[in-house]
Amino acid sequence: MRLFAAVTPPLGAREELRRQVSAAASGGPERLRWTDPDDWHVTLAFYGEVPEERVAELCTRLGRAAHRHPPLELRVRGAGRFGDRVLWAGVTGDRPAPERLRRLADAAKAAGRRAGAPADDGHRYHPHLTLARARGDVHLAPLVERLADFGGATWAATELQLIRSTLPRSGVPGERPRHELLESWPLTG
Ligand code: 2AM
Repeated sequence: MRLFAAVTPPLGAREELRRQVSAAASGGPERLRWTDPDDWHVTLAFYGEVPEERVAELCTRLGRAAHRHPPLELRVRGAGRFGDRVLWAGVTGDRPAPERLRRLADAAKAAGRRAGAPADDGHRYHPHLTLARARGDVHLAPLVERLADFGGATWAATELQLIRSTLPRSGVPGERPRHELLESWPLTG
């Protein structure tokens, strides 16, 4: 199954961001697939396809990692893009939250490695909430500029989550992957 580890903003924080996104999105390019606020999450580690028999070990190790890391006070700030493919809102916090978030992401990656489900580790870790994905030929820079003043209230990430992502099979254009919370562990370090 296709799995990733994440922390998730609570409803209030997502609602606050959703209002700002809808305001900025109106009149934006049409070839963007906006993500569903119910699915907004900060990916810590993306494991991709994990064989069934490795999942229990991954859960055990993620549980231990959660036990060693404290809850995090985070907030949304600004926006950015990965090329012209992904539009995102940045996630930060007062020190030491950003460093702690990075350490939690490292721990989630290490849990995968040790459980035989290594995470995709090709990029520098940049905490974000994906807002939209482009299908090509869209210039995201103007949107990033429009969203530059994005800011939100502080929220607490209190648990580490393991989420299953099921890719759409129907072939219906615009259909999104389905996300399902498999397990979560309170951050108690
Ligand atoms: P994102 O964090 O930028 O939104 C499920 O696909 C989640 O894992 C998405 O949130 C996705 O991107 C993140 N992810 C990280 N690396 C990925 C990869 N190589 N392929 C697919 N998704 C990846």
